[in-house]
Amino acid sequence: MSKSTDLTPGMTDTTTGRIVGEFADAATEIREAIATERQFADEENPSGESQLAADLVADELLEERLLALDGVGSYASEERESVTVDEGHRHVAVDPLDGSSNLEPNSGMGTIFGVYDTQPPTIGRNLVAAGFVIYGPTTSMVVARNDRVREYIIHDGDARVVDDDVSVPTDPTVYGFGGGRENWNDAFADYATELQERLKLRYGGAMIADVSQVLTYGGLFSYPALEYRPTGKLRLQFEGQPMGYIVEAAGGKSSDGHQSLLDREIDDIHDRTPLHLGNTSLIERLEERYERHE
Ligand code: P6P
Repeated sequence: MSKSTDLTPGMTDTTTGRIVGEFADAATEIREAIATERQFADEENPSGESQLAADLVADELLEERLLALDGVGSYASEERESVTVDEGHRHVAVDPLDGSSNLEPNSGMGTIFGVYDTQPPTIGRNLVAAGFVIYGPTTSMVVARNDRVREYIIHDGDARVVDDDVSVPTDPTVYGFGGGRENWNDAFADYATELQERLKLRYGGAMIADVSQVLTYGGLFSYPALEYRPTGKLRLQFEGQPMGYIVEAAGGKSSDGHQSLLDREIDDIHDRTPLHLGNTSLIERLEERYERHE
């Protein structure tokens, strides 16, 4: 299979370009694992979630490929307790298979990655690039770098640009809210009611697919703070930061309810965060609601 060319033209740092190309090249193998490694593994991941064999296959092949690149100094994964450290000036944090509970119903699943200039745990402002792959009707990859977002279709080992400047549409159309209304606090519940009257529901259980809807149609994806779980469900290092970086580079905003996800402090690579991604106008109104309810 031909190696993907540097997927982010104009990238001054070839190590980051090669890292991005490695995710494009690994996509075919990971898609294969989704089709064949469908059984549950014996372990749970550090977040206490059951693991599929496909989660472990994706994690192992990504670690091997990425640490084989010159310049990659560490590999952090949602599937691993601790960071694998090597020598290099670029650091990768990965959710190898986001939405693996969607494997059985054959719904959207994907890989999320962040490329940092500092070893995790680290804040999102230290990202130099981020991206996600969706193993959907076709395999697509979205990459953010230098305030620009590009979308590719990955087919026959090549990555073809299908959108050279992805940006969140001005008029919001869709919403996807996780966690269950019965668990939302009043600030979010009130705002959700208002948006549910205006927008169309798009929630599929894998944030990469739901956020891809927001990038395509405009709107809001939220997995908010819950009454019984004030830091929400999603992981700040592996989901919030890279997806926040992408949405902000596409002209939208990210928030934990009060600040950009890229500014939220982090102590452990498995820290969770309330997460809101979408149109700037919707995020700003949501933050006002939270402020008013405090
Ligand atoms: P729930 C997938 O497991 C994930 O981490 C995100 O990709 C997704 O948005 C969320 O959890 C789904 O959570 O509680 O709706 O199953």
